[in-house]
Amino acid sequence: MKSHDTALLMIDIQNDFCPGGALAVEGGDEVVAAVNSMQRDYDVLVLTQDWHPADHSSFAQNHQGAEPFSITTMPYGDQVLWPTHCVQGSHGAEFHRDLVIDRADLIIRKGFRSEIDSYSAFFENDRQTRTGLTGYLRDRGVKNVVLTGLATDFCVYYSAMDALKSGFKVKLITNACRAIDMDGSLASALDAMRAAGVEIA
Ligand code: VGL
Ligand code: ZN
Repeated sequence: MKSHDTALLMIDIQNDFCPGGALAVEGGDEVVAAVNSMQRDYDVLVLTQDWHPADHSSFAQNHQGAEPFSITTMPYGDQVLWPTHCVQGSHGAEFHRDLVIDRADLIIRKGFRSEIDSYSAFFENDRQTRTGLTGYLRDRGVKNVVLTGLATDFCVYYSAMDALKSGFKVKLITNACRAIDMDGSLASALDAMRAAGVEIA
């Protein structure tokens, strides 16, 4: 029996986050089979797609002398500077070729403003600018959100926390997620999610 009030969120399952990609997550491609098989159990299917212009301010390349994975200060706070990834229209920004995307109801693109990064599917990194996903899910009568995808400790983590703040019940499916794990970021993300009330399955 499908649940009509539960959405499956499939976060950033794109070439650049898979082995061989510009910001490869170890085992990133391993989530594809699990996510594909979960799709039949949900009535609301949402994909997110990290979608940056080439001059995006989260790219180390756009900050003179900055190394990838260093931290800079943006008007909205600390920001990790990433290798150039998920550039709009590039192969790296495409979904993994084996991910089933035809049955998705909605694709949320995020990170398309040069001056703000967006980890979360709900709010950009300034924590103010909305992507529109909260309104979409409410309009469809969604009460519960199930999270899968990449990366557990960045985009999945921020999406989970924002889903809770937006009033949804949240479950994270760990075998359908993989992490970047920079300086213990996976353990701290899992701790923070558990403490906030995310069900970790
Ligand atoms: C992500 C870093 C930069 C993610 C996206 O999908 O977790 N991480 N952009
Ligand atoms: Zn990004």
